[in-house]
Amino acid sequence: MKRALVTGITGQDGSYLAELLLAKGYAVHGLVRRTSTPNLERIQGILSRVTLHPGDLLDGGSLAAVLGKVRPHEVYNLAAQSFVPASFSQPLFTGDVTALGAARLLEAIRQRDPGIRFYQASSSEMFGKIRETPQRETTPFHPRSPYGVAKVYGHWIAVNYRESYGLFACSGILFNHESPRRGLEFVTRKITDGVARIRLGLARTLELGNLDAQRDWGFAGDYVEAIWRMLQQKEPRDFVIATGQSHSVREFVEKAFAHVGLDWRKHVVVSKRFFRPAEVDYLVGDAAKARRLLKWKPRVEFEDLVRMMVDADLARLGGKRIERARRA
Ligand code: NAP
Ligand code: G4F
Repeated sequence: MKRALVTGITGQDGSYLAELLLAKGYAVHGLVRRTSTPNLERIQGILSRVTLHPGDLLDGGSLAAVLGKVRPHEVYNLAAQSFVPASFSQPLFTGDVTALGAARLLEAIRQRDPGIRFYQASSSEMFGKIRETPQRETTPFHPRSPYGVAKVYGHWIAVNYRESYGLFACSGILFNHESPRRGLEFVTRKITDGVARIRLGLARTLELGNLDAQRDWGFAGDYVEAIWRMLQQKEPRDFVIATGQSHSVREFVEKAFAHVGLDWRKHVVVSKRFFRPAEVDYLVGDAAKARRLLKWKPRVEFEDLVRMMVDADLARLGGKRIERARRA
């Protein structure tokens, strides 16, 4: 039985990837950092089938210890400080976790078992101020946030360990991918949560930042399939994973409000508070290499993604409201 170690298993992608690996018959192990309150909500349904190990990307010793205990065939490094605005307020912490964390893990792998296959969660944020459209594996990077800069380091250290030590290290350059499990601070989920609250009478307005930014948004469930496929190839390579379609935040807002029969203009307030010191205006990816070599393509379309997320938030908040009324 193949053993996989997933860092970031409590996050959006980690939870989908763990489910996929279980379905494929893997023994799934997850690295979890210590928190004062439990944060296992996203993996609640599979808790009895995965093995969790305490550890932190900030602590190289803990990574070596977990590798020694699990002896994984594959390591998926999904853990990161992944929220762009937080990287502006905590640039050094973001660098330590998101950049050096990848190096700590690669170094522990090199020393313990260089035969382990390694996946690095790279990001379209690395393209930042874009040099060509659409962005592909060969497009030069120009990151626009400390997060983007940290991800460039993570990408190149994975490439470097492949070239220097022959590690089977792949970097997946994933464009934005969303789901009902997306963190509430990211714009898509903030919108669908806000729409559901307004529809249910729990809120009146939704405060957002730059509505003109454009992103290539896919569904996280589709993207973890691509991640897994990368580590099943004969050769380690880097891949762009994207839908090839870009939409503005404004379009996402329009679609989400329209889905519940509301006019967004009556509810959305634009606030300077949510603008960034430097913005990534436009991203759209070319996943031709993944289509060709991984036989991968996205299944969920933009409109379906918006509807899926709004419906999930309506069900969650509607259920909570009924529960509160029952208790009152
Ligand atoms: P996410 O929901 O924010 O999950 C991040 C995970 O990292 C959480 O499990 C978190 O644990 C863990 N983590 C944070 N700091 C850690 C540390 N010091 N040690 C160990 N674990 C730590 O992110 P996601 O959306 O699933 O994304 C997964 C990865 O893909 C991230 O590296 C992200 O930067 C990258 N990425 C995401 C996208 C996207 O659109 N979603 C696109 C490109 C790349 P806690 O639960 O304890 O916080
Ligand atoms: O949803 P976002 O916070 O995602 P962002 O910055 O694109 O980063 C996400 O995708 C990356 C892949 O490219 C990942 F690597 C990264 O970990 C993360 O998952 O913001 C999207 C856009 C931005 O242009 C932002 O300025 O939405 C704009 N926006 C407008 N109003 C807002 C808001 N973003 C947030 N978070 N909150 C707002 O109120």
